[in-house]
Amino acid sequence: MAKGDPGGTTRSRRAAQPRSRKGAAGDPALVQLLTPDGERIDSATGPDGTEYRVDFTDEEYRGLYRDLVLVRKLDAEATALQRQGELGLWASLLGQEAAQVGSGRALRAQDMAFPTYREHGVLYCRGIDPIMPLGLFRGVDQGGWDPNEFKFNMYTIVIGAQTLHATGYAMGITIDGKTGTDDGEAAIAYFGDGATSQGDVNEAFVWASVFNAPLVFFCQNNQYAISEPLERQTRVPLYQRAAGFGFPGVRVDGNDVLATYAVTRTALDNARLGQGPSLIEAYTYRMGAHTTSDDPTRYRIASEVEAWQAKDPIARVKAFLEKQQIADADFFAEVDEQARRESVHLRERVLEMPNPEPVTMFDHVYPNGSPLLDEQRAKFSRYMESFEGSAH
Ligand SMILES: Cc1ncc(C[n+]2csc(CCOP(=O)(O)OP(=O)(O)O)c2C)c(N)n1
Ligand SMILES: [Mg+2]
Repeated sequence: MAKGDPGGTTRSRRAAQPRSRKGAAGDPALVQLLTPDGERIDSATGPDGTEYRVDFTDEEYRGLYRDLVLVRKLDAEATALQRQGELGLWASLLGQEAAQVGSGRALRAQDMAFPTYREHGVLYCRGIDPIMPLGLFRGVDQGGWDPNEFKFNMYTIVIGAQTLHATGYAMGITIDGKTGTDDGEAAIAYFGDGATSQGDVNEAFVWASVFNAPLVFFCQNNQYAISEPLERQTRVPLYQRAAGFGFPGVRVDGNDVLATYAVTRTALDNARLGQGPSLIEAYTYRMGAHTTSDDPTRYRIASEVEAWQAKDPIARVKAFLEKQQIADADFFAEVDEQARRESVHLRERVLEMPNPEPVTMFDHVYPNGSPLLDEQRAKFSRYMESFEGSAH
């Protein structure tokens, strides 16, 4: 979809169904703008009375669909590469495409994102070459992108740690005087449902709140922390945690790319205007395994997965595009072909990735090196040299 301000300022070419309701059926707290059947809801109201709506052009709707299909296909290719021994590990985003594309497209160029290890869809929206995380999971580099250039920090494996980094960064935005206007800056921290049990995340909530940091806490509640289900993390809906820390919280249908976009855009705008942090709970489901090292059939039943398949984030956009005649069969075929082409290209480039010299692992530990590191490098080099001429 077009860069700039998609959905924000443009008027819809095609009227959405004139329907407004409070939340989605079955869950009065869930902000939803597109039902699993592809029906548009004109506006939805959050728990604090905020009204959410989007106004996309047909081209922008098609752009969102393209994003969703591409990130799913590239993710599937990465999973296949891991299965064939080309990656050490892969953390799939399957099922979470809408949460990631919706929030990723809501970011403005100046906003800074702090991901976990699963945010390949947000990475894609930030304009980073999708090959980058594959180098990390192949073990040939540390990720490879420049966080400052793309405003997307490095992946973080330590659960919840990035929420503290994001809080510090957001406090810095305020200190630099970059909030308070329409084009101010904001930050967003991604984390999972399991991460909400971490001390780091709760400390980040406290600091962000008392320092009024321009930060959006974006929790993808995919219902599991590896094998631990949500009921082992919390006895209250996660978005309600925010109240205890003194900032607003909202639960959005994380399988609805439109609602996720609307809620994230509003939260970021509030932050950039100087209104402080907020928590978004994107209610979604991890359709695949936690990582390629996990077997989810050991801890969840098939009927649960099937129930979530009916809420698929891509199928509902496709149904909407078809019903509203925004896209035709040629368009869907062209998107599929692009996805196929890009995934083949991804595969070819992964297979060509050179193995780095082991000693290069010392290269980027500190920007200006350190005497201790120099010593370790020298020792390691001598150790590697000791193998020269041997068969092992
Ligand atoms: C501090 C810390 N503790 C434990 C782990 C091991 N670990 C890796 S992923 C994970 C579960 C995280 O679940 P959640 O926050 O829901 O994110 P998801 O993987 O579901 O996206 C755990 C416990 C870790 N990486 N870091
Ligand atoms: Mg989780």
